[in-house]
Amino acid sequence: MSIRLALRESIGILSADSPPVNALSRALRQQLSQALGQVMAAPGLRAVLLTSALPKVFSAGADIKEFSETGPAASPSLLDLVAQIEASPIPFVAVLQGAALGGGLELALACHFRLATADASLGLPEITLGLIPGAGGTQRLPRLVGSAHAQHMILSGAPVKARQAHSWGLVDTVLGENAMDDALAWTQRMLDSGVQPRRVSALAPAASGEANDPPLSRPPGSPLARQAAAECVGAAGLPFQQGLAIEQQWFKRLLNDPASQALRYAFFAERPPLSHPASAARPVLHAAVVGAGTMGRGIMLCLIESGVPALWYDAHPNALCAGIDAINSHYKTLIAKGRIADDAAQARIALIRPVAEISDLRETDIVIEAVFEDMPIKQSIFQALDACMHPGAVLATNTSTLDVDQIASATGRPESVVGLHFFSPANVMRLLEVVRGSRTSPDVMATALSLARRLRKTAIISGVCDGFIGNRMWHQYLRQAALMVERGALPYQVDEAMRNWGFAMGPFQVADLAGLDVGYSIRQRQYIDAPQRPWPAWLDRVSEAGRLGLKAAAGIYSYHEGSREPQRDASIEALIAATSVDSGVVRQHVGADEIATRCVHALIVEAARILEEKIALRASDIDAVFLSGYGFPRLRGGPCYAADALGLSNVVATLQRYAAEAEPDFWRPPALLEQLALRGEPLHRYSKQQEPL
Ligand code: 3H9
Repeated sequence: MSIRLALRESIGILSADSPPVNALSRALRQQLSQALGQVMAAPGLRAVLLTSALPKVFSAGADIKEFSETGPAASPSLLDLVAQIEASPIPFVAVLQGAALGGGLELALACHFRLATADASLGLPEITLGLIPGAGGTQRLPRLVGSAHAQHMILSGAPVKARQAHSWGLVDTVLGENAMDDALAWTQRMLDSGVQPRRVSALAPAASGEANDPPLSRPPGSPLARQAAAECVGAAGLPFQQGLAIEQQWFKRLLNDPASQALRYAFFAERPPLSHPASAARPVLHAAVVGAGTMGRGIMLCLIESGVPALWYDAHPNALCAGIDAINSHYKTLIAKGRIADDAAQARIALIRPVAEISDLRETDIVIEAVFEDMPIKQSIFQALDACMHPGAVLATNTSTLDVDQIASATGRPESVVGLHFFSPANVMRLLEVVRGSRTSPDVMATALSLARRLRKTAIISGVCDGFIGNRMWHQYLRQAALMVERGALPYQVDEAMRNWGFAMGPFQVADLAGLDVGYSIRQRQYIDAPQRPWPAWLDRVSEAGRLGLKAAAGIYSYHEGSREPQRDASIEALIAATSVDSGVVRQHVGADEIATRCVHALIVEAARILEEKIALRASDIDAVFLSGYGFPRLRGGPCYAADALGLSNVVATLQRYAAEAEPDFWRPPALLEQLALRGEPLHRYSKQQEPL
């Protein structure tokens, strides 16, 4: 049973125990409903505590998977349960620890009182799924905290901590260390004082509260869900049942909104199931980083932020000192902004131990190499690691483009070598490509994935190929963007077209941000390795003119001093025009639709090849890579999901048209796409079985 009932004198304790997150699935709702009936009929029971047996989660809310099921909604609905609890003549007290989110918080709002441990976080994140709270949350929350705070919580989807919730009136008290004893004592006092059950739906909306919550720079969810949220919170001024009816209408409409369907898909795509269970992982007590440049520093920050003690080595002692200085000043800035306490920052910095020799790393369990992208240098480091590391150690490389198998071949233990491709800035970006070499062993994969989980990364498994999943697709996307500039568009027009399509940034803005020298050196290698994929000359000319992008305040765009805002640059536009002429191209108008269609189809065609080659085993992994690492619009679900939205037959037809015009090798529709289109099956659900452990 997932709902357990215990009795402490005249107080009942109902605990939900449905790992991993007490999602309010059909089964859990049925059991809860039965248990509610039982406690309400129990003679002599004076109060009920509703809590969770899971230490880190009260409840993550409705079971999101059920939203995509067809057929009649299963009874009891969450709305029924919420009504059942609120109507109870016996007081219900929610005891919250960990996350109380979405429908989980709505259950708590239906209780007559709410108590929370200091670490509890309370939120209504439905907006991030293109939804609004659909079990009375839009009506009860404003009645407790006022419309300004309610609006902010519902529109941002961000949870608040217990103390903040207490100061707003959402929580009645913050519990101490012995949460259950405190909750029982609080309940006993409440009963002794004769306080009556307080039904939130019967309250008048609370005073609006100070609306000094920070404005949202990139609001989550869809425009429709945001409109719904604002309207429903506004409707909380109406009688409760009227407001609830408006909420229900909106909720049902949003469930079928394509934007919400894409966002729900994105939620699961970014939580790939652990194909390599944590139980198979080698223990990681200490980690190490080799290299103290930009990537090495970011990776070190990731480790210490997650409490992993880490040794740090760089062949150049000055670079190591500079790395440590950079970490110190990172924390100084955070302390100055009040984002971390001084002692907490010091505790994190104390987890770093700089070492003078690579052999000093021998006892660490995983070492992550993050040095310059140069095969001989990497191979010599791996040789040295092979010579000194203990036999169970995992040897990881942060290469973004080099062949992991070739790096592994420098060691006598290729089964212990894995790629961990962090994205820059590594302490900020969620994406981590875990690159499986041809000989990487399953327990090493499990170790890498379990470390990724500790670091709270979205870990996606990739096979070995040039650029792995993300950069390989990105390069084809950028190449098509650059070819359209050669044909007649200007960089700002391409960037604008892709931003209007929904990307966070245009491809040339990203190229400037990443540094044009990085792309330049990758292209020089690709001219030899993949001459059949030509790049237009203008991009190289920009780099060769010494314009390295944002870091040099001059790249494809120019930048005013201290600003990251790209400005059109007449000299670059003249260079582009001249280079087109040199290449014999007659420049002509290229429309925004054509730009977006070509760029997106470049992503789709490469994604299909990556699946055919089994570099990615599931289409949803590719979507997760683009959502979490490349600013792909969440409302479109990722490149594979977007292909299905376009219709695979249409995609195939467009690819055939492009192939007839130019680059047939690149544009020819991959057999996988043709077959799925023929069978009427979606690309985003495509999956190849993981290899058994
Ligand atoms: C809602 O409540 C609507 C109501 O207003 C109205 C209804 C009528 N459902 O994230 P993790 C799975 S909408 C189903 O890795 P963590 C997840 O896929 C809901 N499954 O753990 C994963 O599965 P697997 C509003 C869910 O510790 C596993 O649980 N609520 C749900 O890093 C572990 O998840 C939200 O949007 C779910 N609701 O983080 C909250 N939640 O093991 C969504 C999780 O197969 N959840 N799973 O890969 C979260 O934000 C995080 O899961 C949480 C834990 C913070 C709770």
